[in-house]
Amino acid sequence: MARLVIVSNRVPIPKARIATAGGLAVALRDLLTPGSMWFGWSGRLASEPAAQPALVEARGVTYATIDLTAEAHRGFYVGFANGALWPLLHFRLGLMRFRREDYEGYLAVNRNFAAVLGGMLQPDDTVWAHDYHLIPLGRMLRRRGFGGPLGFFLHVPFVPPSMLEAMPVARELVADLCAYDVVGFQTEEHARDFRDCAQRMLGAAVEGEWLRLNGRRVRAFADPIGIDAQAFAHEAARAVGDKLVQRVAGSLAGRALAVGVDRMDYSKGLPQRFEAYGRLLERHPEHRRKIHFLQICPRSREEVDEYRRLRAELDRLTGRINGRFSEFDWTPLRYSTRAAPRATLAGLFRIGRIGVVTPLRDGMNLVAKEFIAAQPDEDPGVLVLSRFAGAAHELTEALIVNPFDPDAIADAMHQALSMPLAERRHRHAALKAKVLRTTAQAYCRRFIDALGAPPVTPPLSQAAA
Ligand code: GDG
Repeated sequence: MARLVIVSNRVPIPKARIATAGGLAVALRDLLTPGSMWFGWSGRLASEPAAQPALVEARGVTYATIDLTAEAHRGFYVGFANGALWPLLHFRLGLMRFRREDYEGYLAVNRNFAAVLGGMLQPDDTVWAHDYHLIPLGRMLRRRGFGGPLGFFLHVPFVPPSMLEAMPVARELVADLCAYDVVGFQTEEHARDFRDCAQRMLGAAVEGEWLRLNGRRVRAFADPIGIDAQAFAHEAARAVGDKLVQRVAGSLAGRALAVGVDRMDYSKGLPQRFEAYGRLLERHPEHRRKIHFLQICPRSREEVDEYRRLRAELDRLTGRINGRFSEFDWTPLRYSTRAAPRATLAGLFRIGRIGVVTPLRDGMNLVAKEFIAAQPDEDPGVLVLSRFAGAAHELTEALIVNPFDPDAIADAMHQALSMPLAERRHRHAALKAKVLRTTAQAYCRRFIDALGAPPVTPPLSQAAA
C-alpha cells in the first residue's frame, strides 16, 4: 500500500509528554493516519553519525529518528539553518551569518537523512518534507534512486530575488527546491517570490503556478496552513475550568487581559510590542490599572547568540515598563519564558480581551488563528495582527498594524479596548468563519492532492467520533 512519509527536522513522538511549542507539530498531528511514517532528528546528540534509525510505533504510525553528532548539529542547525537561513527568510540580512563550513554541515546532515531514509522507502511511497532545514533532501533522495512523488512545504516566508541573492548559495537552494515535484508556501506572495527567483537565477519558465525547467514541471503554490479550529474552540471552552486559568482570571480582578504567546524569537517583534504597551499606558492613562498584559514566550534556540541577546533585552524592557508604571497593587506586564500546557494556553486565549500578534515577519502565525478560535462568540475580544504575518492575508477583519511602529500597535490596543460589543461580534464572526474553514486538515488535503497521492483519510480519533 502507498505510504505517506513525513520528514521534518524534529519528530514529536507522541509518547514524549512534553509541551511542544512548534507550529509544525500542531499542524501535522491530524495527518498521521495508520501506515504513515514520520522521519527526522531525535533531538539527541551522539558520538557517531547514525546509520540506522530508532523506531517507535504509536497508533499504527512509525516514528523513525536518528541522532546527530554535536558537530553536525552545530553546522546544520545552529550554523546554517538558524544562523543564516532563518534570518534571511525573515528579511533580516543584517543577522545572517554565512559560513561555508556550516553550509557543508547542512548538506552533510541532509545527505545523512537521505541515506537512512532512502534505505527505508518503498517505490510507491509519497514523501513530504517540511521546512528550511531540509531544502536539499529531495534532490538527494532522487539521486539515491527514489522515484515517487516528492513534496516540500516551507513554513517560513520566502524572500524576493534581490534579497535572496545576498545568500552566497542562493542558486543552489533554489535549484534544490526545484528538485521537488511540488513546493508549497504559506501565501501567494511567497510562492510568487520563489517563482521569480527560479526564473531569474535558473532561467525557469513561469506558467501560472508552474515552473518549467530542464524538461520538468514543478508546481510552486500557496497552501496556507490552519489549525483544528473546532477542537481548539472546545478545548478553550473547557479550559476556563483549568486551575491555572482560573487563578489568572481571579488575579485580573475585573481588568482586561491582553495576551501574547510566541516562541522567543527576534522575528516575533517582542521588543516593539513591549514598547507599544508602554506607549499605550503613557498616552492613554485611562487604561492604567484596567489592563494586564501577559506575554508567554518559551525560550528557544539558546545556542544562537542573537536569541540570548533578545532575552536580555526583554528582561530589561519588562523591568523598565513595570518599574515606571506599576503601583503597589498592580503590575502592568507579566512575562514568562516557560512553555505553558496547551490547555492552559487555550483557556488564556479564551479569557483574553486582546490577542497581540505582532511579528516583524511570519510565515503564517498559528497563534492568531488559535486566539480567534478560542474566543467566546457572545462577547469576543479583538485580535491585533501584524500585516507581515501570513495570517494577515486571510484575517483581514483583525486590527491590522505595522509591527515596526509601536505607536500604531498602541493605537490598535486602545481601539480594541474601546470597541463596542456589536463591532467586536461582527469582526469576530467573520474571522471565526475563516479559521473554521481553513483548517489544518484542509491544508494537508490540498498539499496531498497537489502531489497526486491518494486522499488522506480522517485520523482514527475523528473517524470514531
Ligand atoms: C512556524 C512558522 C508558521 C507557543 N508557545 C507555547 C505553545 N506555542 C504554540 C502556539 C502555536 C505554535 O506553538 C507556534 O506556532 P506559530 O505559527 O506561532 O510559530 P512558529 O513556531 O514560528 O512556527 C510560522 C508555523 O511554523 C506553522 O506553519 O505559522 O509562521 O514560523 O500553536 O500555540 N504551545 C504550548 N505552550 C507554549 O508555551 N503548549
